[in-house]
Amino acid sequence: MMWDKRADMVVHGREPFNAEPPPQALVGAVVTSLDTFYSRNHGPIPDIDPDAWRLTVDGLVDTPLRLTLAELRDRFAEHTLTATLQCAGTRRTGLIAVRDIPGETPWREAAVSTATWTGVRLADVLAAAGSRAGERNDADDAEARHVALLGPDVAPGPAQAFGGSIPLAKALAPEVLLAWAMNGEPLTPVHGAPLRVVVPGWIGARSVKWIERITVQARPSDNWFQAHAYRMLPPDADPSAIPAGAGFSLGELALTSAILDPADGTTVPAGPVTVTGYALAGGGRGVARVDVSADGGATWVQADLGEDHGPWCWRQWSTEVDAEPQAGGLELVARAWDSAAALQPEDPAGLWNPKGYMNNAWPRVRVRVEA
Ligand code: MTE
Ligand code: MO
Repeated sequence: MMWDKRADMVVHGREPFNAEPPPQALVGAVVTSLDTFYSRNHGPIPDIDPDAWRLTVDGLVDTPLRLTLAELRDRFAEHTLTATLQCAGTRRTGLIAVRDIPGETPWREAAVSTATWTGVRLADVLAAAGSRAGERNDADDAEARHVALLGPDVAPGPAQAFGGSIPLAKALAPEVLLAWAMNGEPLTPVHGAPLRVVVPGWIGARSVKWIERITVQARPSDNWFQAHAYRMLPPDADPSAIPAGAGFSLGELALTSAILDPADGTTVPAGPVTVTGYALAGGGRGVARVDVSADGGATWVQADLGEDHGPWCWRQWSTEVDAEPQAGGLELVARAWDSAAALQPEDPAGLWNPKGYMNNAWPRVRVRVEA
């Protein structure tokens, strides 16, 4: 089953379905078409009857809600936002090259895509439920500071439905949506129909698909995918025996970039060559500058940044370099700065972690030059 994806998708697994487009398919388009948008799944795609589906909002709220999709659409104002989703495992291949990471999907640079999402604000739904933000909770004497998000799909490993949580402050931010449409089309099953969470600027794993339950609570979710997976573990940790809460939880995305074209290992004609890619700042920061080198990082040119669609959206970039025929070919390198003047780390070695998350080192591509 290809879930309406293009024929040249790089399919890492069919069940669960994990696929990313060929990098060139992302070139130049701010919004990714639906047949090209990557997909990451931990279990089978659930078969949901939209008439039977309900969204439950409960926990530390005054009025728990149980809503049909029609009720959700009726009661709350509709909002549309262009936002990039990126899997925490994107560019894991660059970490695997440092040291093997058995058992994890070898995502390349395209487990990231952008859509125009339509839905309602999670903040509006939480307000309607009367979420007791920051109030004392008699039950466990803690504050309502997290919003747990739960789907119905059960992953084989932990045999637990997929879920996670975000801090209440993020859940109340205007960019966080409960979306039923992507690029103006109803969500497809593989992307979370009938309703999914979209948490812009945060790792894709927090954008829970097929969302069924939203719980305001004192602590982060104890769901496997919050407490065990999607954590940055120290390099010497044994990923098969991770105690709950080890390392730290991944949330905000880090500044990253990738070279999309030319592809690694290809041959380019001598003369001017257009190099294109994307950069994504994460966490609501902007991309400020991207440099490209055609000599392994000895000299650099500034790339032209594509149109700015706001802090939740990647920036496309491109520039021209001069390809001289030479033994060993060219090494193309890119490096991006964000609006806080942070620069991507140069070397992936120091980023290596047992689950292979968050590789945001300078992307490098080797090409041969036609004589
Ligand atoms: N939500 C559910 N219910 N189940 C999942 O397996 N995968 C998460 C997230 N939401 C997942 C989920 C991960 S890790 C990512 S990166 C994104 O969905 C991928 O979203 P997409 O398939 O729409 O691209
Ligand atoms: Mo992910």
